[in-house]
Amino acid sequence: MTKLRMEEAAHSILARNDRGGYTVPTDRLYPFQWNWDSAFVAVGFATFNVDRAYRELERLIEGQWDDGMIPHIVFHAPSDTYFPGPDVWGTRHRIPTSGITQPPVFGMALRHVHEAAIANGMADAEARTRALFQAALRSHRWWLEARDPEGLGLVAILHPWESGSDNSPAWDEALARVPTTTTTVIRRKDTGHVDASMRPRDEDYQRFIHLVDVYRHCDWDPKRQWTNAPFKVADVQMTAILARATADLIHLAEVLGAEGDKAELAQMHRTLLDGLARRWRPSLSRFVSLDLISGNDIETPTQAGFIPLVAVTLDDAQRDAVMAEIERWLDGMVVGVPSAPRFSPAFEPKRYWRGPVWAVINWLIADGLRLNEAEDLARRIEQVTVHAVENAGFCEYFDPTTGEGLGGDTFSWTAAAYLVLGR
Ligand code: 2M8
Repeated sequence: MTKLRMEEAAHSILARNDRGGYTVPTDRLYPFQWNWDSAFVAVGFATFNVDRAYRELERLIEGQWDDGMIPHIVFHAPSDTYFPGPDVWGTRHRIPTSGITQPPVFGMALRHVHEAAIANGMADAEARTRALFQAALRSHRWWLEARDPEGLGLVAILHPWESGSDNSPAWDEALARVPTTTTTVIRRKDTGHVDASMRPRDEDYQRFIHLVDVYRHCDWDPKRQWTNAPFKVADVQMTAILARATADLIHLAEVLGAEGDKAELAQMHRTLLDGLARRWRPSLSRFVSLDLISGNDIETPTQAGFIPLVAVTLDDAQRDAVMAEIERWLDGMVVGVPSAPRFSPAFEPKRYWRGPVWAVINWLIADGLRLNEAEDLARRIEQVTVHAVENAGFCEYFDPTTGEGLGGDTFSWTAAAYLVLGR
């Protein structure tokens, strides 16, 4: 297919997954609005329809909680093709939502959308950006208050689903401490849509739902959850995305003339960069997350170790080390960057976040490399991603050893990534 045809196909996937101003990740498998999917999708929309890009973010914010949290799922309309639905979460929000969050790509997306709106001369750009900026600022305050109460400069996830990398090998040790018992009856729907060998295992789901049960019993109160959480990881991928989104909000605060907000954001930004700097491990050539329950570093290699490049300026030695390490992960792969490297005992090339390549992760890694002046490697990763989609279609993820497209098809964030990386 020509590039033009591929772009048309990406547009039509976004149109097909549109449910009225918001986009589902894919039909049936994920029939609601997901937080970080929508942020990436908004950037994709901004390449051809800026009004629709704003709508995506505005509809996500309909689900924002009074305390500032932007939930990971907004259940705008009922569907019985996904588990767990609103009844399991029991959050009693005015629009049904889940009770946990996801990586705050929102602030990054807002800056993109705003710049596209200005470039297009959109009359209501400033007013729309201003409203969304305030929502983003409230969510960043929530992150630091609710998820870094001890002031480490690192934000914690209380559930693997929050990371976006659900069954990543990085969580194996911490998740093994979570009991498999649940008070909720588990009725998985995902394995009816996608082969079970490409999905998290039943035992993972039992632990995922145990955590939901615990937090529901805390009435979704952030302080009670923090005290009772059996899973608590200060995640470098999450912290890096928050730090980068904070930098993008600082830029928007300047544009909007919001001086007080800018000073507050600048303080947050310094705190997060200091926190991330302490997580660099020269012996591993990457950043590592911290298990807040055991107090141990999580050294298991996953893509998360490279995501801090989106926020941190590396020194020359760090940059050379990261580039060499990424090359090692790419070695022998048909498509990279794998979410876990082949040399890891945990590597499973078809099982979800345990090895497959994700277009949006490559987008973040390439963006971080470019910020750190590793332009050639950034470009190569972007091209590999674009070719993977051209060869296998707009799949949820790709087998790094074969390039095969896996998981759900006609996937919204893969379409968005194609539009952005293929430019
Ligand atoms: C996957 O996660 C959901 C739970 O949030 C699931 O498996 O049910 C992850 O890949 C996550 O990163 C993504 O946002 C979501 C929708 O695409 O699916």
